[in-house]
Amino acid sequence: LYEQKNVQEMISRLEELIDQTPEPAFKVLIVDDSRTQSTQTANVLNKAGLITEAINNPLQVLDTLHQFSPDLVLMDMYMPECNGMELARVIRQQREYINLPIIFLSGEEDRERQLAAMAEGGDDFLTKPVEPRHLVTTVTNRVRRSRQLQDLIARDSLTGLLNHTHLLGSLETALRKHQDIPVSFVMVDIDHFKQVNDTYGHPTGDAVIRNLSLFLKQNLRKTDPIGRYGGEEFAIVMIDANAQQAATKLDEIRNNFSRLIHDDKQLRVTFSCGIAEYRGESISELVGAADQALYRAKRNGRNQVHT
Ligand code: GH3
Ligand code: MG
Ligand code: MG
Ligand code: MG
Repeated sequence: LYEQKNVQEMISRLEELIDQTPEPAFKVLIVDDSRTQSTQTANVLNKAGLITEAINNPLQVLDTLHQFSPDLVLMDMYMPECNGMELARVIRQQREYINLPIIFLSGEEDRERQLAAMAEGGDDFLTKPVEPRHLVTTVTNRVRRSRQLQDLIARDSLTGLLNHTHLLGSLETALRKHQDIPVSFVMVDIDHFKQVNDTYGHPTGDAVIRNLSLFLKQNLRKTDPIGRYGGEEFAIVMIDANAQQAATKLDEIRNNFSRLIHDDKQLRVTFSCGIAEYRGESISELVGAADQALYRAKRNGRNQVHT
């Protein structure tokens, strides 16, 4: 099946498919001590197709950020437990929220106080009552731009996969989120890749890296983070897969990939794979275990999957 397929044709069809995947809904966290206010704001945003979560107790903000992972925070300024400025400062102190847009939405009309609030990390200040279309446009523009920026930072430019740092971040998030189901960490390393570069040249080597990236994307669940771990090394976080299930899937992918032809000189390439299922150890121990399994796959002759 794969031998007849023109790889380039397959790749362009895949790229089209990836372009067509709809943009995930925007998620907005509303922080306001007044339930009436937060409900009103939520209604406006929900009508425009945005997903909202409202909290009326500002002390819950960090927990909710973790669980809901919003694209943007709409923040009231005056709340009994803690004011919006203090809250913005606390959020900005967390490294993972440096790029999270925070917009103040408050009745405060004093220019100096508005600017002081923004100095604590707010990106904009909307004065209540705000016109619904103004609110929706401000929020969606901010979210779209911040997602574009996030994507540029998080992704490897050759393959579009997550880069090393963000792959490990996704691993951490997955382990925190999915404590009741198995999670496996997968390392993939192209076999004798130096020879591919030496024999066919680096542009062909780059094409092989891109082909494998797209092949992995196509054959794995959209919810499984895939990253370029290093040069010709890839890593996958397989959610809801134990070591055996992950190995079965990766072996099928390995087998199909080995039959692809990458250029007009009949170039074929294989990869080796190491898998470790999470058992409560540290991230570096988990990665180390997958790496050791990969090493065994290499030593045992390559083009195989080990757990
Ligand atoms: P093994 O089967 O043991 O993995 O052998 P190998 O040749 O694949 O491993 P080695 O680590 O010796 O070589 C990896 C090669 O990958 C060397 C490096 O030049 C190449 N490489 C790394 N990043 C890129 C890239 O972005 N593009 C290209 N074309 N080559 C790359
Ligand atoms: Mg208030
Ligand atoms: Mg390597
Ligand atoms: Mg290699």
